[in-house]
Formats: sequence, C-alpha cells, structure tokens
Amino acid sequence: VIGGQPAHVKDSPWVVALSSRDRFGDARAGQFCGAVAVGPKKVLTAAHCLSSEALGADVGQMRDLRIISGRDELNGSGGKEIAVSEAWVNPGFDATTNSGDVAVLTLAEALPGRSVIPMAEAGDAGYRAGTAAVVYGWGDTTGVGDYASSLRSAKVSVLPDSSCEQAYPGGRNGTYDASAMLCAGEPQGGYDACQGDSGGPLVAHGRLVGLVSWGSGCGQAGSPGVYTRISAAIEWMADAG
Ligand code: 4AZ
Repeated sequence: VIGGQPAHVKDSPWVVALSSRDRFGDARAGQFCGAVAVGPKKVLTAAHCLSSEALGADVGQMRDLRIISGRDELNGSGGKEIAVSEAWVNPGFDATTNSGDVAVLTLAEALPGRSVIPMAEAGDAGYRAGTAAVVYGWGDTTGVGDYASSLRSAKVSVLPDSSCEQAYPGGRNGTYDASAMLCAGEPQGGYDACQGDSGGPLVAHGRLVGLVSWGSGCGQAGSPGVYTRISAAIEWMADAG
C-alpha cells in the first residue's frame, strides 16, 4: 500500500493474508497476496494470485495454501492460520485483460463470526465516484519492493470510470472494462495499492466493493488502481464454494 498507515485486524478482522511457505518461505509467513473473508469458511482473493505464473507452481499441487487471520504482523505469531481446502477460480476470469479477477477459497475451519464483511450489491452507494474508500494490504509501500511486514491501509477515492478508461484505453498499460472493474485512487497520485496487495479488500460504507487487481505502477498521477468490481461477480461468488 502506497501512502498508507498502520492498520489493525481488530478493527478490520475480515482482512486476511494468503500464504504458502512452501513457495515463498517463512519470512513474512509466506504471504504473497491479500484476501478477504465474506463468510465463515469463504474467502475471496484475486484469480491472478492463483495463476501458475504467480505461484511458480500449480495451485492444485500445493499442499500448504493457507490464510492467516487475526494477525497484523506477519512475522509475529498472533491469530490463526487456516488451510485452504478448495480454490474456485471465476470461470469468467480473463488472464490477458484481468477481467473477472476473483477466486473463492473454501477454508478447512470456520473463522470467528465477526470476521466477515458484507459484499456491496450493484447500485450500492459505495460504487459511486467520489466515495471515500479504504484499501488494505501487506504489499509494497514504495513501488520498489519494500513489502510491509505489518498490515497497512490507505484512503482512496472511487473515481469515475472515465479516469481509468482514459488511463487504460488498451495496449501496453491494459484495458479498463467498467462492467467488471472499479477505478480508485487520487487524481494527484500518492495513495494506491501495489504489488503484494492483490486480492485484498477495497471497502466503502462498511461493505466490500473491490479486490486489488492491477494498475500501471503504484501511486502515480494519472494511473489509478484497478479493482475487481464485486457486484459484477456476486452471483457466481454466492454459488461457488
Ligand atoms: C500488482 O502487481 C499490482 N497500483 C497491484 C495493484 C496495482 C499495481 C500492481 C495498483 O500486483
């Protein structure tokens, strides 16, 4: 997270880390993406977090994919690590454009009841341009590979689709699709998600509106963050798992 501040899972207990010590080692508890709990045994992350390119392995062959809940400091020992028993990638995910960038993870054990966040349905006020939102993660804090060991969050504004359509008209920097994606950041830059935050939550009005998905660089003016639009996949997510 760029431009953020320390955040605490006691205030946002639905933020969880996605980890594989098998692939990424014990430093920072093997964290490689963010995720968010929407049900006691149901966690969302970005589909691209589960690609063999991201994992350096096939997710189906990984024995130790797990979420870490209730822990701010990855190198600490608080909270609980829970095994992922099933991973369902959105059949509508397009790995070329990152459209539909969401996967549902089924947990082997239930999270505490208060650790879930409701998803914002289509038409929710949280999707409106100008809405204040918050993004959470353990990702890069500078854009040059300074990963956070303790959870951080930044305030960003939901931006009009036209901001991302202008920034990402297609070609090298990507294509923004307003039906499946949500645009957020600050026009002057400085507040954004970054590498390692992917799959983590964007929250507005106490509801989940987006998952960190992609963007060009981090926190740069004119290159907003692109998020998976939760309302676009809500029916599939309800059925999956
Ligand atoms: C990434 O590489 C990534 N600034 C995630 C979010 C953003 C850029 C890159 C948005 O995972």
